[in-house]
Amino acid sequence: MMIAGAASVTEQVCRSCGGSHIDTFLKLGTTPLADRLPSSIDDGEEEPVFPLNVAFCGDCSLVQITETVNPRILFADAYPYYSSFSQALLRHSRDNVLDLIERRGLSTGSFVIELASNDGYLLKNYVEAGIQVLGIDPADGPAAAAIKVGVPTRLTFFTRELAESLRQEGIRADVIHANNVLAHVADTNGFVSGIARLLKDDGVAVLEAPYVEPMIDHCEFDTIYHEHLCYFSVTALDKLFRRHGLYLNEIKHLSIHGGSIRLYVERQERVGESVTNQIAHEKARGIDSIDYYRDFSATVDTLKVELSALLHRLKATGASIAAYGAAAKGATLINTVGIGRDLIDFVVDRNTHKQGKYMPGQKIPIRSTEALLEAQPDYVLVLAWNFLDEIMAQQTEYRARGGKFIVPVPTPRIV
Ligand code: JHZ
Ligand code: ZN
Repeated sequence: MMIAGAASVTEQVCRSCGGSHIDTFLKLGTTPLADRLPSSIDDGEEEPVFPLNVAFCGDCSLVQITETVNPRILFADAYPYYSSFSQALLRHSRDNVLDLIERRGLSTGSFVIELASNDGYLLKNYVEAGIQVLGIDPADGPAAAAIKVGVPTRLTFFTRELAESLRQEGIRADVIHANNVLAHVADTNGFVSGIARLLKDDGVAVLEAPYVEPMIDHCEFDTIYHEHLCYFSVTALDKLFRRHGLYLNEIKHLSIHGGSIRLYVERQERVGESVTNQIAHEKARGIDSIDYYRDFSATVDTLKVELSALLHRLKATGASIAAYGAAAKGATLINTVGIGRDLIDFVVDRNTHKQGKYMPGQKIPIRSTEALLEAQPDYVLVLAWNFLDEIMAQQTEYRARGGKFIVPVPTPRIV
């Protein structure tokens, strides 16, 4: 866990179970922080870089990176991620809310909390239905945006201590949402025990996280960066929740973010088939053992070499190349493969908070999506490949004019 004040610490034991059988199976070198976008090519300030090594815990099966960057550095003032820039994500979140309102019979007397509520992209759906909500998020830009759309938000990190003080205020939740945040938290156990403290006896915590199986099978190694401390299997999650008197009773597979799982966690133990079947599946495939991860490093190396060769080959024919999506995963991709301004002229992104800035490390300029039609590059490397369908649908004009997309994972291809 974090030593107060230090920029980062290298963990010696498992983040979840505290066991010491930690086996590193992938080393991605040192990389800059994926969501820290420099405002100029040379602002005279060295970008901090940190090691990016991935390990498997032989005791509880949790896949995790071993470096913990101080969250105050990771989620600092200018945290640029705003959930509401993807239509697909907004739809996905709204469907989740409507389903829960129906399944759990939520009404105006219910109380819903979201941990890492970002710009209010999810909770606003409850507000619309007249249900009381509270968002908790430490990033000031997104939190301010949430408050603006009518989502009450506390600007802070969620911890066990915060859960205690909310409880003392008389707050307890029928539903606690936590999407793409469990993997981001340095104190994994504190976060889960905080959920246990805040949940009403018959409440449900609904969490979403990228699932480790598609990450390995589809070589989504670019989703590894310092914000993502854990890469969850159901086996590892089941153990984590049980440690805090909570039960992972149901899971759903989701296509979002390259393959995620939604977890339904309650105080009562009523583990359904979706969970027992998935744990059996993980056992059968060896996902609960290091063997499953052994070849990953070689697969990643092959992808890196192929992608670099493809870009250099295209460039050698005189082609121009841009990129789509100043995604955090894009930062890992360009910095581990070594894709710089010699190959990519600019990156486009809809997020106005990212435009005008530069990609971490490689300092490729970020522009608005209109730049694609203005410059009409021959190829566009899709860094936000998880939203490929949405991006392709939106870029029909670019494609009609002969533009082509390069998709980097699971193996580089031109579409
Ligand atoms: P996106 C995010 O990672 C954030 P990122 C975070 N690190 C996390 O945990 C994971 O998700 C799970 C832009 N875009 O969301 C928006 C367009 O420009 O895939 C984003 O900048 N036009 C907390 O950052 C980027 O692309 C579009 O049409 O890797 C996508 O980033 C769409 C759909 C997106 O993930
Ligand atoms: Zn462990």
